[in-house]
Amino acid sequence: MEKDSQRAENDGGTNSQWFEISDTGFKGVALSWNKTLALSSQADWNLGTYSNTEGATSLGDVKLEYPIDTFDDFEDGSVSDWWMYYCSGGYGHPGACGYGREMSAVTSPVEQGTYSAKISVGTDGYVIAHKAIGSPVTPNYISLYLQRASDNDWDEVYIGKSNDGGKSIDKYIMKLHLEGVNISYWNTGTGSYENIATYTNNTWIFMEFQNINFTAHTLDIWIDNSQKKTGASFVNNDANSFDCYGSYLYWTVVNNGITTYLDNIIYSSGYNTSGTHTSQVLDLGITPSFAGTLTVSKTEPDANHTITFQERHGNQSNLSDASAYATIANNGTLLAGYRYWQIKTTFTGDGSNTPTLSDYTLSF
Ligand SMILES: [Ca+2]
Ligand SMILES: [Ca+2]
Ligand SMILES: [Ca+2]
Repeated sequence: MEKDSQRAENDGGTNSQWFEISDTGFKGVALSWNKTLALSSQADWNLGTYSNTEGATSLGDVKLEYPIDTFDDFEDGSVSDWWMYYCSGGYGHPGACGYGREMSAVTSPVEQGTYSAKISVGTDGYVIAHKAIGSPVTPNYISLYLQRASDNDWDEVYIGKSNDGGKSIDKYIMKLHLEGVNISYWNTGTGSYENIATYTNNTWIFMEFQNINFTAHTLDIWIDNSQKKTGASFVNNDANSFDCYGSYLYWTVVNNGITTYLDNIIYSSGYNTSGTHTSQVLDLGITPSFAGTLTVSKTEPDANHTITFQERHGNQSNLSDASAYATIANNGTLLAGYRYWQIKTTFTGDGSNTPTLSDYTLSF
């Protein structure tokens, strides 16, 4: 008997189905739906629902979200939640401290949103602006933008822990110093500042503290997207959490002043440790008579970062008749007889990294 293949079109040609009559014996008729649904791009994922996850434009992956907390609270247009310490004057909130030391929310220059903060010292002296969040955290990432309007003076950038509600820092995680054209960091080994980068006046300087490790008491320092120090030691080894930021401006020439701007001070405590992505209801367009397969492409960096899948199915377009979600593995079987499907992807991690979903395909 000669092999006899036939092809038929259905559904007005939008979906093709074919069957092949084989001459290989009694198993005889091999029939297959030539139908696949693949989710791969960010646009695909955006049709579904994220929970503690996010889709990336590049590569079209889904990952656990890296939530960012804004520290500065400039976007309410008020800096009354900051403290200032000014020489000989003690502590006060901005606007009440006098001595020509000022801090205010301004709309230019702005790195993020509508407002930045302007800090100025009108006459000889110094001012330290501080703010703390409500309770200490152990972020693995802190960053900020700072812009200087003049030289021959200095700025210092502090991160640490407050024991007086944010008026001052009690335990320092790191200190950066800006003077002339140089940015230096506090080297605890030598007990002095060490130059690591340069800066330009009237330009935002992007400062990042990465891989902050409150057990090893080390961090990495990045300036303008370039790594400058790896594993730098905390200033105080017993700085075991973060709640306070400080900016210290010092000016030595009478009546000439100094102005510094701050914006976009943020921190993050790492990736979410669990999350899901749920697909939209997936319509095969036809009700297949044969079982299908789910094939997935995912990356699990180690045993602590995993991805699992569940599926449900039915024949109502809103899945009102759907089965309960059931676990399905890579290459798992999708039952025959159901036109509508939904895939739920669960991400699990320990906060240090994320597993990655690249794509999956339903094939019938
Ligand atoms: Ca993809
Ligand atoms: Ca505010
Ligand atoms: Ca802002």
